Amino acid sequence: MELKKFLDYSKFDSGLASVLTAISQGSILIQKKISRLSLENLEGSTGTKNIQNEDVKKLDILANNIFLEKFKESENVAMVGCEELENPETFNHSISNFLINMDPLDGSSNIDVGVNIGSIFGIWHAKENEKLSENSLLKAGREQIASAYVVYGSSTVMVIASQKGVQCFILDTQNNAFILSKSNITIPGKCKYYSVNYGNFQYFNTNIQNSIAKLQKTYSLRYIGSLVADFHRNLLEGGVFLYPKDSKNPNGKLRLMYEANPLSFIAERAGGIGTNGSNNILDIKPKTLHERIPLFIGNSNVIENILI
Ligand code: P6P
Repeated sequence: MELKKFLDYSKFDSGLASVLTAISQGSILIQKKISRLSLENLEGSTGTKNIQNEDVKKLDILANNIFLEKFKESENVAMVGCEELENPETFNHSISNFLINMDPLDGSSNIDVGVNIGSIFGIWHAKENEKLSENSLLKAGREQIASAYVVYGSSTVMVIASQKGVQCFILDTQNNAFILSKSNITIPGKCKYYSVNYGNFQYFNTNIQNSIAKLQKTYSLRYIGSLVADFHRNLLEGGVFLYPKDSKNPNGKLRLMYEANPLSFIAERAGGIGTNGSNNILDIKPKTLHERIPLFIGNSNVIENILI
């Protein structure tokens, strides 16, 4: 079943359906660019830094612009917060009431080497008659209406979580359409993998080092370096992903609004959990658009036993 038909059949709110359709349309364009990367001179950096002081890749900007254009065309999106933009993008549509926080291209260090990368979206509703400002984007993760991510790779998949559960769609590149491939996804009860960057081990506190040593005794290590790809494998196979704080990054590296919140929303809908090591990510009151947060996400029974 094609995504469009699924959204109709499952009686998704028409506004939300238009936002999810915009994400799918943007992802199809980005997948084509990724498959022709060096042929279209899209490898490498722009030579600039973003608000995170990170090197901005050409594909980061292209993905950002493609999704902003698709959200504008949907006429249902009022405002977009984005990793690549210091300030939110706003659209002046009379009826638009969806608020998006997005990481348009996650895993930038993997773009030029053919490793899985992705896009991540958190979707909130503006409150009735809410006067929109940047603070409108700072809603708790639990208030999300839906969230979604795309993984570009050997196949390109889009995963959506909403009150109707978690579904996965695979891109049929011959017909340029996402086709339902998995319904009612739940994370397997048995955890198989753990994901952490061992290069940071010396910077973790003793509790985290001991927790990782325990994981090492039981599970297999898998670490791609693209959050969305590590998360997707762990969601389907059972696993936990850890990006703890350390002496270099006292608040962790990953961003609350457009990485931790959307994926924790999906994890929880699939029977897992996302925490910062002590609190459920979805219950954290955001302070700023680009704030960083430690992230422990995946099988609840494993995450809840990690001491930080
Ligand atoms: P490190 C990619 O830049 C990213 O934001 C996530 O996708 C990924 O999980 C993490 O950073 C990797 O960070 O420090 O292990 O290279």
